[in-house]
Amino acid sequence: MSLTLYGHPLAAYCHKVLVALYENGTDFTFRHVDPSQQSERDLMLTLTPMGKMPALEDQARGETLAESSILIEYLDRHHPGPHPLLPRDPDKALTARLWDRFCDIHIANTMQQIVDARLFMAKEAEAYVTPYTTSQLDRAYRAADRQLQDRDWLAGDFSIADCAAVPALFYAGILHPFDAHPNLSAYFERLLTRPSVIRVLDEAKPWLVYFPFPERVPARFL
Ligand SMILES: N[C@@H](CCC(=O)N[C@@H](CS)C(=O)NCC(=O)O)C(=O)O
Repeated sequence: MSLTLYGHPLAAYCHKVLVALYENGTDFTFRHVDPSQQSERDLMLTLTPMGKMPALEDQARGETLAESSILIEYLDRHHPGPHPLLPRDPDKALTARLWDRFCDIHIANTMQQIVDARLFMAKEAEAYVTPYTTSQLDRAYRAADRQLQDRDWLAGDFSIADCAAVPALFYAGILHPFDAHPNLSAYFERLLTRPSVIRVLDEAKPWLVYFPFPERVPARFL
């Protein structure tokens, strides 16, 4: 088998790439990385600039890649399946990239600040970080809700943008629900019906107890 994905079943950016792989039925090996082990962190540093997950190794082409969006673009180009994840029209592809970036930067990374405050900062940090962070999430939820007013998916057909939206909304919605945004809520429910998403969240289930806010994970995901 040519492709190996290095990652962890709880890691949001790994979910994003797993959705892409499952959408297309792509054959790959999942290499479970245990970030609690120094040797595993050292390994990731040989694969990606920041030592972050995921990484994708393509033995057949002699390539190792980092950054979830790059991985999905690479898969789309070199291991395409029945569902293109980037529109073939270059201008439409820009829109898909825009909403992919939007989900990563304005939702996933914003949510991550709350997680990082709990995991890595002084005890009182969470109380300082959370109000500003949730205000920025509200801003992003409003923007996504507007974008989804008259479309099923973020940028035309299901695309890289929707792969990014899955973990971004899953984890952000746990920490700061978006029920007040009807188009966004309906979109998330639509995402949850896709077999690729069902599979990713099913595989994450045993690990969700390790999410730093396990008591806030809705029962339907456990
Ligand atoms: N921009 C990167 C983000 C990757 C990222 O933040 N990965 C997390 C897991 S979801 C990670 O490796 N965290 C461990 C660390 O920061 O050392 C991408 O899109 O792949």
